[in-house]
Amino acid sequence: MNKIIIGLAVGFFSAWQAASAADIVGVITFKGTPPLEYTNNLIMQDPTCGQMYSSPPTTHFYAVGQNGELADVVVSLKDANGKNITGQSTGPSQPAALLDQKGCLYTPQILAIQTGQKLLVRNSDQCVHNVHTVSTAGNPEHNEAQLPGGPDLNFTFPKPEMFMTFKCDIHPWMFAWVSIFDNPYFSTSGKDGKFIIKNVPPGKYTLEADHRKLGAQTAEIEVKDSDVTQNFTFEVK
Ligand SMILES: [Cu+2]
Repeated sequence: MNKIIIGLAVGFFSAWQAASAADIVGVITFKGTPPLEYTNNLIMQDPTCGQMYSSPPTTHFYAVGQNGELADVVVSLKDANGKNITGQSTGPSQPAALLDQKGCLYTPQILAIQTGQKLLVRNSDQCVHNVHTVSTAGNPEHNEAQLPGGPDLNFTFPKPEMFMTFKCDIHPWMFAWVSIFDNPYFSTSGKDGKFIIKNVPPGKYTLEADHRKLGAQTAEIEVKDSDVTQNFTFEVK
Protein backbone atom coordinates (compact mmCIF):
# COMPACT_ATOMS: atom_id res chain seq x y z
CA MET A 1 0.00 0.00 0.00
CA ASN A 2 2.74 2.43 1.04
CA LYS A 3 4.71 1.55 -2.09
CA ILE A 4 1.75 2.39 -4.28
CA ILE A 5 1.27 5.75 -2.59
CA ILE A 6 4.97 6.59 -2.88
CA GLY A 7 4.91 5.47 -6.52
CA LEU A 8 1.94 7.69 -7.23
CA ALA A 9 3.55 10.61 -5.45
CA VAL A 10 6.81 10.25 -7.37
CA GLY A 11 4.92 9.88 -10.64
CA PHE A 12 2.87 12.94 -9.93
CA PHE A 13 5.91 14.99 -8.94
CA SER A 14 7.80 14.01 -12.11
CA ALA A 15 4.81 14.92 -14.27
CA TRP A 16 4.42 18.22 -12.50
CA GLN A 17 8.13 18.99 -12.88
CA ALA A 18 8.07 18.19 -16.57
CA ALA A 19 5.04 20.37 -17.16
CA SER A 20 6.49 23.36 -15.31
CA ALA A 21 9.66 23.94 -17.30
CA ALA A 22 11.87 22.47 -19.96
CA ASP A 23 15.35 23.01 -21.36
CA ILE A 24 16.17 24.43 -24.76
CA VAL A 25 19.24 22.78 -26.25
CA GLY A 26 21.04 22.92 -29.54
CA VAL A 27 24.28 22.97 -31.47
CA ILE A 28 25.73 25.91 -33.36
CA THR A 29 27.58 25.05 -36.55
CA PHE A 30 29.74 27.11 -38.85
CA LYS A 31 29.50 26.19 -42.53
CA GLY A 32 32.37 26.92 -44.90
CA THR A 33 35.79 28.37 -44.26
CA PRO A 34 36.06 30.96 -41.51
CA PRO A 35 37.70 34.28 -42.42
CA LEU A 36 41.37 34.66 -41.53
CA GLU A 37 42.13 35.97 -38.09
CA TYR A 38 44.43 38.94 -37.52
CA THR A 39 47.95 38.34 -36.26
CA ASN A 40 48.60 40.40 -33.17
CA ASN A 41 52.03 41.87 -33.87
CA LEU A 42 51.47 44.79 -31.49
CA ILE A 43 51.47 42.49 -28.47
CA MET A 44 55.03 41.36 -29.32
CA GLN A 45 56.27 44.97 -29.20
CA ASP A 46 55.14 45.40 -25.61
CA PRO A 47 58.01 44.37 -23.30
CA THR A 48 55.87 42.70 -20.61
CA CYS A 49 53.14 41.26 -22.81
CA GLY A 50 55.46 40.19 -25.63
CA GLN A 51 57.66 38.04 -23.43
CA MET A 52 54.70 35.78 -22.69
CA TYR A 53 54.57 34.67 -26.34
CA SER A 54 57.12 32.88 -28.53
CA SER A 55 55.10 33.81 -31.61
CA PRO A 56 52.36 36.40 -32.01
CA PRO A 57 48.87 35.23 -31.08
CA THR A 58 45.97 35.74 -33.47
CA THR A 59 42.51 37.04 -32.82
CA HIS A 60 39.88 34.33 -32.28
CA PHE A 61 36.73 35.93 -33.58
CA TYR A 62 35.64 32.67 -35.24
CA ALA A 63 36.04 29.89 -32.69
CA VAL A 64 35.36 26.99 -35.05
CA GLY A 65 36.09 23.35 -34.12
CA GLN A 66 37.16 20.46 -36.35
CA ASN A 67 33.62 19.62 -37.37
CA GLY A 68 32.37 23.19 -37.63
CA GLU A 69 31.32 23.50 -33.98
CA LEU A 70 31.00 27.23 -33.36
CA ALA A 71 31.74 28.61 -29.89
CA ASP A 72 31.07 32.09 -28.52
CA VAL A 73 27.55 32.38 -29.88
CA VAL A 74 25.20 34.00 -27.37
CA VAL A 75 21.79 32.32 -27.49
CA SER A 76 18.95 34.08 -25.71
CA LEU A 77 15.22 33.85 -25.30
CA LYS A 78 12.95 36.68 -26.43
CA ASP A 79 9.17 36.86 -26.22
CA ALA A 80 6.99 35.63 -29.10
CA ASN A 81 7.35 39.05 -30.76
CA GLY A 82 11.12 38.99 -30.56
CA LYS A 83 11.27 41.57 -27.76
CA ASN A 84 13.58 41.32 -24.75
CA ILE A 85 12.21 39.52 -21.70
CA THR A 86 12.67 42.04 -18.90
CA GLY A 87 12.11 42.26 -15.16
CA GLN A 88 12.99 38.61 -14.55
CA SER A 89 16.62 38.87 -13.50
CA THR A 90 17.89 36.51 -10.84
CA GLY A 91 21.31 38.16 -11.18
CA PRO A 92 21.78 39.39 -7.59
CA SER A 93 21.47 35.81 -6.24
CA GLN A 94 23.74 34.21 -8.85
CA PRO A 95 27.43 33.40 -8.39
CA ALA A 96 29.76 36.09 -9.69
CA ALA A 97 30.97 35.81 -13.28
CA LEU A 98 34.69 36.23 -13.96
CA LEU A 99 36.50 38.14 -16.65
CA ASP A 100 40.26 37.60 -16.47
CA GLN A 101 43.15 39.47 -18.04
CA LYS A 102 45.79 36.91 -18.84
CA GLY A 103 48.59 37.07 -21.37
CA CYS A 104 47.45 40.65 -22.03
CA LEU A 105 44.15 39.37 -23.42
CA TYR A 106 40.69 39.33 -21.92
CA THR A 107 39.46 35.82 -21.27
CA PRO A 108 36.81 34.80 -22.03
CA GLN A 109 36.39 37.19 -24.89
CA ILE A 110 32.62 36.56 -25.08
CA LEU A 111 30.68 36.42 -21.82
CA ALA A 112 27.01 36.75 -20.86
CA ILE A 113 25.62 37.76 -17.46
CA GLN A 114 22.39 39.01 -15.93
CA THR A 115 21.52 42.52 -14.85
CA GLY A 116 22.56 42.93 -11.23
CA GLN A 117 24.90 39.93 -11.34
CA LYS A 118 28.38 40.50 -9.99
CA LEU A 119 31.12 40.54 -12.60
CA LEU A 120 34.63 40.24 -11.20
CA VAL A 121 37.44 41.51 -13.41
CA ARG A 122 40.84 40.06 -12.55
CA ASN A 123 44.38 40.97 -13.49
CA SER A 124 46.46 37.78 -13.68
CA ASP A 125 49.31 39.57 -15.47
CA GLN A 126 52.50 41.23 -14.22
CA CYS A 127 51.57 44.58 -15.77
CA VAL A 128 48.99 47.29 -15.27
CA HIS A 129 45.73 47.05 -17.21
CA ASN A 130 43.05 49.65 -17.60
CA VAL A 131 39.53 48.24 -17.52
CA HIS A 132 37.33 50.49 -19.60
CA THR A 133 33.68 49.71 -20.37
CA VAL A 134 31.88 51.35 -23.29
CA SER A 135 28.11 50.93 -23.36
CA THR A 136 25.68 51.75 -26.13
CA ALA A 137 22.63 50.95 -23.97
CA GLY A 138 23.00 53.29 -21.04
CA ASN A 139 25.10 51.13 -18.73
CA PRO A 140 27.63 53.05 -16.63
CA GLU A 141 31.09 53.72 -18.08
CA HIS A 142 33.87 52.34 -15.91
CA ASN A 143 37.47 53.31 -16.44
CA GLU A 144 39.79 51.92 -13.79
CA ALA A 145 43.45 51.05 -13.70
CA GLN A 146 44.19 47.66 -12.18
CA LEU A 147 47.65 46.91 -10.81
CA PRO A 148 49.29 43.49 -11.05
CA GLY A 149 48.27 41.50 -7.99
CA GLY A 150 45.57 44.05 -7.23
CA PRO A 151 42.15 43.00 -5.97
CA ASP A 152 39.46 41.98 -8.46
CA LEU A 153 37.30 44.83 -9.70
CA ASN A 154 33.63 44.29 -9.03
CA PHE A 155 30.98 45.52 -11.44
CA THR A 156 27.24 45.17 -11.93
CA PHE A 157 25.22 46.48 -14.85
CA PRO A 158 21.57 47.55 -14.72
CA LYS A 159 20.57 47.53 -18.41
CA PRO A 160 20.22 44.74 -20.95
CA GLU A 161 22.82 45.06 -23.70
CA MET A 162 24.30 42.92 -26.47
CA PHE A 163 28.08 42.80 -26.67
CA MET A 164 28.97 45.68 -24.38
CA THR A 165 32.64 46.51 -24.95
CA PHE A 166 35.42 46.05 -22.41
CA LYS A 167 38.74 47.46 -23.54
CA CYS A 168 42.13 48.40 -22.13
CA ASP A 169 43.52 51.81 -22.95
CA ILE A 170 47.09 50.66 -22.31
CA HIS A 171 46.91 47.68 -24.70
CA PRO A 172 44.80 48.67 -27.72
CA TRP A 173 44.26 45.05 -28.86
CA MET A 174 42.50 44.01 -25.64
CA PHE A 175 38.74 43.55 -25.97
CA ALA A 176 35.95 41.53 -24.41
CA TRP A 177 32.25 41.71 -25.21
CA VAL A 178 29.84 41.15 -22.36
CA SER A 179 26.12 40.66 -23.04
CA ILE A 180 23.67 41.49 -20.28
CA PHE A 181 20.18 40.03 -19.93
CA ASP A 182 17.32 40.97 -17.64
CA ASN A 183 16.40 37.26 -17.25
CA PRO A 184 18.20 33.94 -16.76
CA TYR A 185 17.28 32.48 -20.16
CA PHE A 186 20.50 32.61 -22.15
CA SER A 187 23.58 30.53 -22.86
CA THR A 188 26.89 30.86 -24.70
CA SER A 189 27.89 28.02 -27.01
CA GLY A 190 30.95 26.08 -25.91
CA LYS A 191 33.82 24.60 -27.91
CA ASP A 192 31.51 21.71 -28.82
CA GLY A 193 29.06 24.25 -30.27
CA LYS A 194 26.44 23.24 -27.71
CA PHE A 195 24.23 25.51 -25.67
CA ILE A 196 21.58 24.85 -23.04
CA ILE A 197 18.98 27.21 -21.62
CA LYS A 198 17.50 25.63 -18.53
CA ASN A 199 14.10 25.69 -16.87
CA VAL A 200 12.15 27.67 -19.43
CA PRO A 201 8.45 28.01 -18.57
CA PRO A 202 5.95 26.78 -21.19
CA GLY A 203 5.07 29.31 -23.85
CA LYS A 204 5.85 30.64 -27.30
CA TYR A 205 9.17 32.37 -27.76
CA THR A 206 11.70 33.66 -30.22
CA LEU A 207 15.14 32.11 -29.77
CA GLU A 208 17.97 34.37 -30.92
CA ALA A 209 21.55 33.34 -31.66
CA ASP A 210 24.06 36.21 -31.83
CA HIS A 211 27.63 35.99 -33.08
CA ARG A 212 29.58 39.20 -32.80
CA LYS A 213 30.94 39.03 -36.35
CA LEU A 214 28.36 36.85 -38.08
CA GLY A 215 25.22 38.60 -36.87
CA ALA A 216 21.94 37.31 -35.45
CA GLN A 217 19.57 34.51 -36.36
CA THR A 218 16.19 33.78 -34.87
CA ALA A 219 13.80 30.83 -34.64
CA GLU A 220 10.22 30.65 -33.40
CA ILE A 221 9.87 27.98 -30.75
CA GLU A 222 7.25 26.63 -28.40
CA VAL A 223 8.08 25.13 -25.03
CA LYS A 224 5.56 22.58 -23.77
CA ASP A 225 6.35 19.71 -21.45
CA SER A 226 9.59 18.37 -22.91
CA ASP A 227 12.97 19.69 -23.97
CA VAL A 228 13.17 21.62 -27.22
CA THR A 229 16.06 21.25 -29.68
CA GLN A 230 16.92 24.15 -31.95
CA ASN A 231 20.14 24.23 -33.93
CA PHE A 232 21.63 27.16 -35.83
CA THR A 233 24.07 27.27 -38.74
CA PHE A 234 26.19 30.34 -39.47
CA GLU A 235 28.14 31.09 -42.60
CA VAL A 236 29.95 34.02 -44.15
CA LYS A 237 27.83 35.71 -46.76
CU1 LIG B 1 45.87 45.97 -20.67
